Order: sequence, then C-alpha cells, then structure tokens
Amino acid sequence: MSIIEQWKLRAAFARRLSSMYGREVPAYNTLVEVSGQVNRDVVGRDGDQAQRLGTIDRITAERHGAIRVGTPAELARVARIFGALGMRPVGFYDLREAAKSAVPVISTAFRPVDAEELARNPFRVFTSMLTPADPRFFSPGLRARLEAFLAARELFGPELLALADRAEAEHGLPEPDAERFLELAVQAFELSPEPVDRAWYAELEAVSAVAADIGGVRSTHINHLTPRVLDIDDLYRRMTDRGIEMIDTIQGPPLWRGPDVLLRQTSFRALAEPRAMRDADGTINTGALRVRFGEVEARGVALTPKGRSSYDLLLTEIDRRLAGGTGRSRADIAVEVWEQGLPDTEAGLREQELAYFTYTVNPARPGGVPPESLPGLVEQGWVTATPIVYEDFLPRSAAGIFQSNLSSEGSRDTLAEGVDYDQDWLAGAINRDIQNPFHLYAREQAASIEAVAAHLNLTTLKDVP
Ligand code: OOG
Ligand code: NI
Repeated sequence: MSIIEQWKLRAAFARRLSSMYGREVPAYNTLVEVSGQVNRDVVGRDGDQAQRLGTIDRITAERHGAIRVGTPAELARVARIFGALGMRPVGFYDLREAAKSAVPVISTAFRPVDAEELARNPFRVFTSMLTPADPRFFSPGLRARLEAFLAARELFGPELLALADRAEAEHGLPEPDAERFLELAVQAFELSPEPVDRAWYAELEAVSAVAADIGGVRSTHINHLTPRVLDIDDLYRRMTDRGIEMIDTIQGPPLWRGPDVLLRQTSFRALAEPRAMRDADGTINTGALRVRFGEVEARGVALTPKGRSSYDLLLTEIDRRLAGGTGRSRADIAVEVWEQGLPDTEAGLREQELAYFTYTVNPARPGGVPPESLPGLVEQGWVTATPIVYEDFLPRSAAGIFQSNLSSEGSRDTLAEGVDYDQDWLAGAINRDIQNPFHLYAREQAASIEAVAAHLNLTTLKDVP
C-alpha cells in the first residue's frame, strides 16, 4: 500500500488551509497575488542571488500560520496534529512581557527541523496558549469561569487525533486515510458558524481582545496565514497603492544596505467578519468580529546567540535615541544604529560569528594545499558559504503584530505578580521536547563543516562557535 509521506501531508495541508483562508478572508488572496508578483520581479531582477535564502519554489509555497488555544491539553492535541505533519515545537515566546497591550499568552512554533524537510515544505505555525492563571489579567472568579468554559469544549475530535497519531507513528498515511485526515484537520481551523455568547465574549474582551478570541468561542480558527516575500518594502508600497491600509511599520530589522537578517514582518487588519451572536434573552443575531488579519514577511540569515544579542541591543539603542526626541523617524534612526552596530556584509557577519552559514566545497577550486581555517577556505575559493535562513519568530515583532491589530489595549493589574512559565514548563505540559532554535542552526552549520573537513582531508578544521 502506498503511503503519503509526512512532508506531502504537510504541503497538502498548507495548500488547503490557504484556499480555505482565502475563501474566509478575501484580502489574503490579494496579499498572495501581490507577493507572487513581487517575488517574480525580484527573481527577474536579481536571478540566483535572490534565491540564496531558499528557492523560488520553496518561497512561493511558503506560509506560516498562527493559531491560539486555551489550555495545555488543547496545545498537546495541536502538537499531535502537527506531529503528523512532521512539525515539531521549536522555541518559547512569552508575549505577556513583550506586548504593551494585554496579550496574555505564551507561544511556541511548530515547524520542520531538518534542512531537507524545510526545503520540501517549510510550513510553520506560531501557536499561542492562553494564561488564565496570570492574575495580572484575570481575577480569580473570571479565571475559574474561563477554565471551566475551556475544559468543556472540544477543538479536535477523536477521529482526527487517532489519524494524527497514526500518521506520526507510521511516518505518513495511506489513501483514503490521508484524505480524511486532511479534511478533518483543515475543518478544525475553520471559523465556526456556532453563535458566540455576546456577554461572555464582551466580558473577556474588556480584559484582552486576544483572551476573547481564544476563550470567548467554542472552537479555534486560523488567525492569519503569512506568505513570504523577497522585497517587503516593495510589497508594502504595492498593497498601499491598491488601497489596503497597512499598519504603519515593518516590524524587525530596518531597510538598510547590509544583508537581510532574521525576519521583517508587516500586516493589515482584515475586515470585520459577520458572526452569529447569542444575546442575553437567547435570541440569535448577526454581529461582527474583527480579529483576523493579513500578514507578510521577509526572511534573512539566522543569527548566532552573539548576533542575536547584538540585534536585541540595537533595538534598545533605537528606542533610546527615539526617546531622545530629535524629531527623526524611527526608520531613519534604525538605519543609523544598524550601520554603526552591525557589519554590512555577509563576510563580516560570518567572520565575527554573528550569523549561521553552511559550507560546501567548490567543484572548481584552487590546486595545492588548502588552508586550515574556514575564512581562509572561503577567501581562497575552496569553499562557498551560504547563509542559513531564519526559520523562527521574534518575540518583540510578534507582540507588535498582535498589538497593532487589536482594537483596544485591554487591561492589566500592574501591581499583581505574574505567573512564571518557561520552556520546560511548556514542554512538560505537552509532553514533548521543545527544541532550541540556536541548536538547530548550529547543528546544520557544524554538519556542513564536518563534511568539508572530510572532503578536503582537513582533520584540524574547527567549527566556529
Ligand atoms: C500570533 C502573532 C505572532 C508572528 O508572525 O510573529 C505571529 C497571533 O496573532 O496569534 O504570527
Ligand atoms: Ni504571524
């Protein structure tokens, strides 16, 4: 019997989710269309250079989704569904701290972890879980009612979960089980027609719009689906020209003369969607909720821990200069800070060990004895260094994206003590390892260096830290 492999399930799931979301949020289709035009233009202009961080085929199919759930038990079930698709939890994000508005969630991202799997289809989902136990946001009474509400709902049915477990254990599913699994999995993330209890939703919304979106309804839904674009500044202009009102910034690194680094994202608020609402007297009326949005992103090279601390410092420095109040725009200050704080070439990032690269031996290389150092090998044409693309997310950008798409700031008790959650807690709650993104990039880089050393017989060639 022929098995549909996990990567094929993942690619099919991403495609079907994309057509479902396009039906639900038509502006998403415009975003995908404009992203496609920008990408074709960039490849037409820059050729292979444009594909150093992924082939155009990968980038055209590439999406990340965002979903939000209410409890560790729900998150554990999400992990089983994504496990079926070969996606593992990577990284821990605490958005309660990163956001100014009330965003009472902690998050991880489910994604493929091996380079080969990423190249086949890199679909990833930023997945957030509500924190009702955090007294800064929820009073004891509200917490108890919220937890009872969440405990009584079922986001993913037993048939879907059983198929997911089989797919994970058997590394795929035969037809027609694969078809059934995909159908149920996509359905689980569709917007539900079930009426929303208006008073309950409003009570949560007063605390946090995100809490209402998660805990005010009896199902989950995809919150956004994000295409990847090769020139996000161009995309921003083209969307604005089409009359779509974008948020006023591109989150993450600025537009500057140096290499693309980490992740740049921007978004627009989708229109209010009609939803059935149940009023206090039991009647069902049509209301509207505006919770979903369109987002787009550009990806650059992954930074090492050292590079990442520089990035975090640069952000702080931009804030500091901005607060100094010279009347200059954030974008102008950001470029200046970046040009002063980060090497503006790939070679500079590599030599200062600020970013990750893979190394491959050049088919046409000089004769004689190769040098024993990586920089020497690259400089003298023995080896090519290719940047490793950043596959993860940025807490401050994520908070910015959440925040800029909320209609109200919500409320928080700044005097109350927050509840500590960390990566180990989350891993325990879902009973799966959560991988450290830095380790994944370092492992890929180290494996490529080992292969170079073996190929060129260089026993003393060392990995860069
Ligand atoms: C997730 C927001 C974070 C990103 O791309 O940084 C995110 C959400 O809105 O649920 O998707
Ligand atoms: Ni996103």
